[in-house]
Amino acid sequence: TASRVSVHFDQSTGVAVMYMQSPPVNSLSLDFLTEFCISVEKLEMDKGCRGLIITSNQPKVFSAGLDIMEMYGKTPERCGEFWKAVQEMWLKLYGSNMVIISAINGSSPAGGCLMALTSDYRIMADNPRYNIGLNETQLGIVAPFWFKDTMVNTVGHRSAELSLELGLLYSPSEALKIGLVDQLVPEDQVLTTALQIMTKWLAIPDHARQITKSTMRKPTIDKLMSSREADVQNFVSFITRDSIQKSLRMYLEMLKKRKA
Ligand code: CO8
Repeated sequence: TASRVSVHFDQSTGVAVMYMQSPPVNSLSLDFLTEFCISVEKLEMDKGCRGLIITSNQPKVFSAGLDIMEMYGKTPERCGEFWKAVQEMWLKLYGSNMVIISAINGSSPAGGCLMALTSDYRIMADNPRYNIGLNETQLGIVAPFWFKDTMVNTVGHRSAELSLELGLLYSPSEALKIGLVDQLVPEDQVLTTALQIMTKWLAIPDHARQITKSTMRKPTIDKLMSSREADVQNFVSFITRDSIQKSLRMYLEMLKKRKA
């Protein structure tokens, strides 16, 4: 099967660019997450790699978030396996020693937003047709505590409360205003800007930056690390409920209708 992520590592700069290329919308399936995590792990272990830029090769979309088909009509065992992979992605990215910059060149709802939130810096295309946010409640599902924590750590408590309860999807300019993204640039400059910003970040001595990053994020990471199994159980029992399955079905139908 075709590779779902493509990594371009420049040894001379120590910067890797990772393109997500899982058609049509880079949804985070179990297969995608597995491949993604292996790629991140490889870069993390490569002492020569100091910076990672994550972007999309698909038009109009950074990532559509968790693959809804992985949560619909699946066995509890399979749901558990899927959820462990979602945890793994978050732990690897949020706890990375590399500088990670998201070059958000398209929409980034739910799990896509979570992925971007794990970065050290977010640059988004200034295209009002794109949006970003944790819209879980709109699907009738609840963003887990560590999604919430990551959001609070980024935009603060009040903006996180509003955005999570209402499941808000923000336009780029709204996202910039609440600090959900750090910078907007024209669509064709997202990647070049990410490379420029990366140079600034890499001018800081690694050890000092890494320890500082860890100090900022460790309490949030430890919280999930100490309750991973319970979090899996919680997800599985929630997502397999009839009422939740019904909500997901209605949301899927809405997605199809909207298209027609
Ligand atoms: N999963 C699976 N399939 C998807 C997803 C997805 N997340 N998103 C889109 N698709 C499918 C569409 O159904 C469509 O399929 P088909 O071609 O068969 O009709 C195809 O991808 C293309 O989609 P669109 O035509 O909608 O493409 P657009 O370019 O018009 O729009 C968007 C792209 C903006 C990404 C749009 O598809 C969209 O809004 N998708 C839904 C995104 C979303 O709401 N994701 C939420 C997932 S839940 C999550 O990530 C966190 C859950 C936390 C779990 C908590 C439980 C306890």
